[in-house]
Order: sequence, then C-alpha cells, then structure tokens
Amino acid sequence: FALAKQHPEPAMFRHRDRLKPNYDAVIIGAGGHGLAAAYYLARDYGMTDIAVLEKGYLGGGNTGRNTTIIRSNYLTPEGVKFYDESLRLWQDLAQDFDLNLFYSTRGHFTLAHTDSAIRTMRWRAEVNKHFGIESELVEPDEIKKACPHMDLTCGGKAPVMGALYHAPGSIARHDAVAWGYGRGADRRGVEIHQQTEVLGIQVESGKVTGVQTTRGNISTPRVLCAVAGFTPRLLQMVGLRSPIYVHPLQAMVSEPMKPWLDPIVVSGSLHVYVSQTARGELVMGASLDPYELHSTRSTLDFVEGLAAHMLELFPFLSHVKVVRQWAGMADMTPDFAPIMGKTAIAGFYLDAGWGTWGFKATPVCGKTMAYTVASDRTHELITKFSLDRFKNYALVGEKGAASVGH
Ligand code: FAD
Ligand code: PYC
Repeated sequence: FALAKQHPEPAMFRHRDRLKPNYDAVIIGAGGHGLAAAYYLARDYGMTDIAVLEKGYLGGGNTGRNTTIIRSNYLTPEGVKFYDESLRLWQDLAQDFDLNLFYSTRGHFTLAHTDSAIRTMRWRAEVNKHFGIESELVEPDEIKKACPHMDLTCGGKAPVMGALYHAPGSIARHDAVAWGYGRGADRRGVEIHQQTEVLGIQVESGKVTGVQTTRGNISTPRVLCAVAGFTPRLLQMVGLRSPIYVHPLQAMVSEPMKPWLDPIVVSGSLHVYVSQTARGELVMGASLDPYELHSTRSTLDFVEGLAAHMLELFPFLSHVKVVRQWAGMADMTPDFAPIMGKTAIAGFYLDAGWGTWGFKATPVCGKTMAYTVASDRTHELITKFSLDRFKNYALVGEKGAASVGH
C-alpha cells in the first residue's frame, strides 16, 4: 500500500518522457480510431511495443468534436454489415474498459419531407431488415408519439411525411471512448505520446522504415495512419494520393434542460440533427460547410442557420440559449464510405475517409485495423473499403445514409 501511494497508477494514462528509437509499430493520431487499434493490437495480438503519436492532445480531433450518433442503418450491404458489427462491439465496451461511456440507446428517426426521401427510407429499411437490423418506415403519428414536442408541419414549409426509425440508434460520451481505449492500451504497455507531431515518413524500396517527429526519429516496420482531416498531408509524405477532400463540419450545444427529447432526430432536408445528453444539453449539428477548408473555426452563419431550422421543428425552444459551438475537419470521400486497409507501400496502413460518420465505427475500425496490421492481411469486413476502389471504379455508395445534408 505504501508503494502504491508513492507510485500511484495514473487515473487515465502515463506521461512518457522519452521516445524510444524503435518500435514494432507506430500509430499516427490519438483519436478514437488510432487508440482503438492500439488497444486491440495489445489486447488481442499481444503487440505492445507500440507508440501512438499525437500532435495535439488525446481525443482533441474529430473524436472530441463529434455529435456521438451511433447507428447501423446504412444503405449498402458492406456498410450495414460493418456498422452492425460496430454496434455489437459497443455493447460490451464500458465493461471492457471499466469506465462509464454514458452509452444510451434512444432510437433514431431520419425524417422524410418528400416522396423521394420516403423512397430512400424504404430502400434503407429493406436492406437493413435483410441483414437483421431493426429499421422500419413509420408514419407521422408514430413520430408524434415518440416526440410530442415536434411540429410535424415544420411551420408549413416542409411537413414531415414519415421517417426511417432505427431502434438501436444510440449516443455515448465521446471523450470517455477515447480515454477508455487510451487507458486500456496504456495499461497493456502501449506508449501514448501527446504533443508529438509526425513531420515525415520514411519509405525505402517500397517499404515503411520509420517516421520523423518533432521529438526525434523512430525506426519501425509498421505505420498506421489514423489522422482523419489531416490525411491528405500525411499521404503526401509517402507519395500516395486519395480523393479525400476536407470540409468543416460544425456543431453546437444548448444550455441544459430537463429531459424532454428521448430519440435522436435527423432531418437531411432541414439540415438539422439533434439529441439530448444525459446532462440535458441539446447537441445539434447541420450540413457540411459548402467550401473546402482545413480549419476548425466556427461561424455565426452556422448558428443562425441551424437555430432557424431547429425552430421549424421545435418552435418552443425560441428562448433557449446556445452555449458552445465548434468545428471539426471532415475527411470526405466521393462515395461517403471509408478508406481502410493496406496500401501500395508495404507496412503503411490507412484508416481514413471517415468524414461525418466515423465515431460510431470506432470499435470496429480498431478491431479490423488491428487484425490487418498484426497479420498484414486485410480483414474481410473491410475489403470493399480499400484505396484501390477509386482506381477500379468499385465505389461503395453510402451518400443516401450519411444523415448529414451535403
Ligand atoms: P480524430 O479524432 O480526428 O483523430 C486524428 C488525430 O490525428 C487528431 O487528434 C490529430 O491531432 C492527429 N494528427 C493529425 N496529424 C498528425 C500528425 N502529423 N502527427 C501526429 N498526430 C496527428 N461520426 C459519427 O459516427 N456520428 C456522429 O454523430 C458524428 N458527428 C460528427 C460531428 C462533427 C461536428 C464532426 C466534425 C464529425 C462527426 N462525426 C460523427 C465523424 C467523427 O467525428 C469522425 O469520423 C471520427 O471521430 C474520426 O476519428 P479518428 O480517430 O479517425 O480522427
Ligand atoms: O453519422 O449519424 C451520423 C451523423 C450524424 C451527424 C453527423 N454524423
């Protein structure tokens, strides 16, 4: 006990003073995806000689900026199977970590305001049901029952005609997810180095051999790049190209209120999505900003536009205050599906193209990328997400299930 008092275990993860000159693997990016991969590499494959390098602070990228919607009601069979596995993994995560993730199953409504939106919702419902996922097209009266405060006429502008209802739709505490994976990896021996930026990646004869950082050079035969909005910059370092384009996605929260909104509500047409946290805040977001920009600034335009659309759905909120707003950098792909797996460079693995949809996939990305890095074989769940698909015209069209207006 006396020893434990002298050297107490840190509540979360250790601060490492020194980078070693070599590691079995380097993971660039301590967001949810990089940390989850580190966690499963250590837990499932016994690989612990790993450095996770983070230029800022752990979870400070899109992981700590997202609106935490978790669902598997996608459009393509590849997407549905992949996100469904993630939803399964989410169920045991808090227990695995021994950490409260505030995972809360709420049900998820995607509102349809036009005939064509109804058709897309029906299509998604049918694909989902085919794979055993709970999704159905519901009538306005069912929406009203679950969400009595909603004005289904939307001020007469775009009345709600129906919705895709997905019962497993959930939210969780995003920071806790990053901390849980980080703590679990750290306790197994993985080193997490914050304030350590990767400036260059060494490739010799088509193979990765190391990385240059702001704190010195490291030799390694394996590099996993999980840097979301920074992917184009990192790919430049190894001479690879991708069709990723980066747009800001903004969000905001209200002051806390008594609980009144159980489900998650999304309207692509009104450019609104909203859920209420355990603390009572409304977490709200809109569409991508329409311009390409590598920045996390947030704008007055965004708040005004989103507030106006929120009031079309929930007019009674007119006196509620907005307390915070922010932006993340969304790494968008042309087909709205991720880019995952091996690349043309031996030992260089990519987890990117997560745009506006990657938080829910954190567990399954960690699992499948850990498998891919440990075995140097592409996990079967991610074969369709390879970078090569753009060269081979084998896109995985998920735009109809993206939730956020674009
Ligand atoms: P990040 O969390 O961004 O981590 C990447 C890390 O890499 C960063 O911490 C960065 O600092 C670091 N890095 C970059 N370059 C370097 C370098 N050179 N050296 C070292 N480190 C580096 N998804 C959902 O599923 N549901 C949602 O409701 C949802 N809402 C969203 C709302 C907003 C406003 C935004 C912006 C995104 C949303 N997303 C959502 C998407 C989701 O947030 C991301 O897809 C996901 O968090 C990506 O996680 P990541 O670990 O790959 O990236
Ligand atoms: O993927 O469900 C989602 C989502 C909602 C808002 C941003 N992403």
